Formats: sequence, structure tokens, C-alpha cells
Amino acid sequence: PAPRTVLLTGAAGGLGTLMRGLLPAYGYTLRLFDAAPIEGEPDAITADLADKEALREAVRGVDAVIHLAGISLEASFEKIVRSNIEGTYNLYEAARAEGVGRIVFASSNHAVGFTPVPAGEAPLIPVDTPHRPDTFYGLSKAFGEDLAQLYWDRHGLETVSVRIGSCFMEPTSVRMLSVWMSPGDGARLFHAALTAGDVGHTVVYGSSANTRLWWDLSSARALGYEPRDDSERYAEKLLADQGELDPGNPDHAHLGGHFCTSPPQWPY
Ligand code: NAI
Ligand code: 15L
Repeated sequence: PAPRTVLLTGAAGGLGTLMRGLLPAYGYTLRLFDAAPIEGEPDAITADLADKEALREAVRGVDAVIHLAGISLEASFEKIVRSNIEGTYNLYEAARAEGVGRIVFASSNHAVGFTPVPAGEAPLIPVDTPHRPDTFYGLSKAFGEDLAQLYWDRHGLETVSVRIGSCFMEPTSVRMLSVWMSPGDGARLFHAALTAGDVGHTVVYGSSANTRLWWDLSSARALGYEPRDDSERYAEKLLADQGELDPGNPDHAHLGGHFCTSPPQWPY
């Protein structure tokens, strides 16, 4: 049966807020979880991923989890370990113990961020390209993908790991012309990840059908994902402002962009 009640961790964040707006139209009832309180949502669970009891209660009775909570930029190794590595482990343990069948894990392009941008006619980057994290942040996403594989092989808990590109209202850089995922396509992809049959542990890239795409969307399409957007409609203005990417510029040479050279820091 299709999942109906879904725990959304990281519900107070940017992507969580977008998905709170879009996913109910697909028929989901969302249970919200975040360390930060969410205005206007008195039923949201305000707790940290370190709180194992709160996580057990949060996952009890849900059909699936969309796991967005965590540090979403670079931070000290200690902070990343606490929120993204131990936090994701705590979520998986709670889900296993409560018999939850599936998790959709917000991985990131930064798990493979040091992969060179495909030049010219070179093939798109496949999902089985080796992990090449560009930060401790990207390393924690590589860990999350491996944790998901372990929980599938060992415990039969399914995961779709979505290596999200950049999911914001609009692309704001020339790099984002390649990696942008529109919020509408994000909701379409999460819905496909929740409803596809027998996913085991499947890794997909999360982006729209961009003209300048760098990676292969076929594993996402195999889940039933049909992206409708293409960043190309923003290209003229962004290219006029910023110019084409320069492969000789280290900020432009890899999938992870400036995360490879001067990663933006988590502010807390
Ligand atoms: P965000 O930083 O806006 O939201 C993250 C949320 O997680 C925040 O509300 C924060 O309070 C919560 N959080 C952090 N540590 C926590 C902890 N220990 N316990 C409980 N809650 C905690 O990030 P955004 O952009 O919404 O991203 C959501 C997820 O998707 C993150 O895991 C991020 O790494 C991933 N992602 C997002 C991309 C994007 O384009 N927005 C791209 C690639 C991955
Ligand atoms: C990410 O993983 C970040 O969470 C998000 O804020 C963006 O920076 C995105 O990657 C990106 O690569 O643009």
C-alpha cells in the first residue's frame, strides 16, 4: 500500500518548508520533526536527532520517513559527527526498531563533490561513481548512503538516497543551471521515492531535467520520476551576469563547485 503518514525531519529548514507546502497535495499526512520550532505548527515535534526517545516516538506508526534534518553546509568534524553521522544512525535505529519500511534520505551532490565536471561530450556522471566527498559535510552524506545500504542488507529497511543538487526557488548561479532541482520536481521525486516498488537501497541524483545536466537521472526516472522543469529559462540572465563556467577555475572544475575550495560554513 502507498505510504500515507510520513515523518518529515528537518521540517523547519528551507527544503522542509518547501516540502511542507507541496507534499500534502499528493495525499500525505506529514508529521514534522526539527530541533528548531516551527511557527504555526503546534503539533510539530521539537527535538534534536540526539534524543533517541523522541525519535522512537516520532517514527512510531509512520509509513515512511523523509530525512532532511542535519547540518546542510560545512562545519567542524565534531558537529558533523553529532548531527549528521550519529543523528542519522539514531534515526535509522529508531526506524528499524519501530518497523518503518522506507526512508528517503537527503544525500547531496557533495558526497561526490570532487568528481570532475564532465567535459564536452563526456558521459553524464553515473550514480555508481566512487564517493569523492568535498567536505566533512559531504563525507557525512557518503556515510548516510552506506548506512542505508547496511540497513537494507542487514534489516530489509529500504532507502532511496537522493543526491540533491540545489533545491531552491530559482537557480542563482551558472553552476546551478546544471544542478538545480525546482521545488515542484523535488516534490515529484520524493513522491516517486516513497511510492516506487521494491527499491532496496537505490541511489538517485536529485535535479530537474536541465539542459546543462552533469549527471545521469536514469535511476530516478526508473522510480517513476518525471521532471517537468529545466533551469535553461534562467540561463540568459545568469550567463550575462556571471559568464560561462571556466574549467581552469578550481571553483568550477568539480561537481561540488566552491565547496571544493571554500565551503560555506554552517552558522551555528
Ligand atoms: P537547512 O539547513 O535549511 O535545514 C536543515 C534543518 O535541519 C534545520 O531546520 C535544522 O534545525 C535541522 N537540524 C539540523 N541539525 C539537527 C539536529 N541535530 N536535530 C534536529 N534537527 C536538526 O537545509 P535544507 O537546505 O533545508 O536541506 C535539507 C536537507 O537536504 C539537509 O540534510 C541537506 O544536507 C540536504 N540537501 C539540501 C540541498 C538543497 O539544495 N537545499 C542540497 C543537497 C542536500
Ligand atoms: C548542499 O548540499 C547544500 O545543503 C545546499 O545548501 C546547497 O549548497 C547545495 O548543496 C549545492 O550544492 O548547491
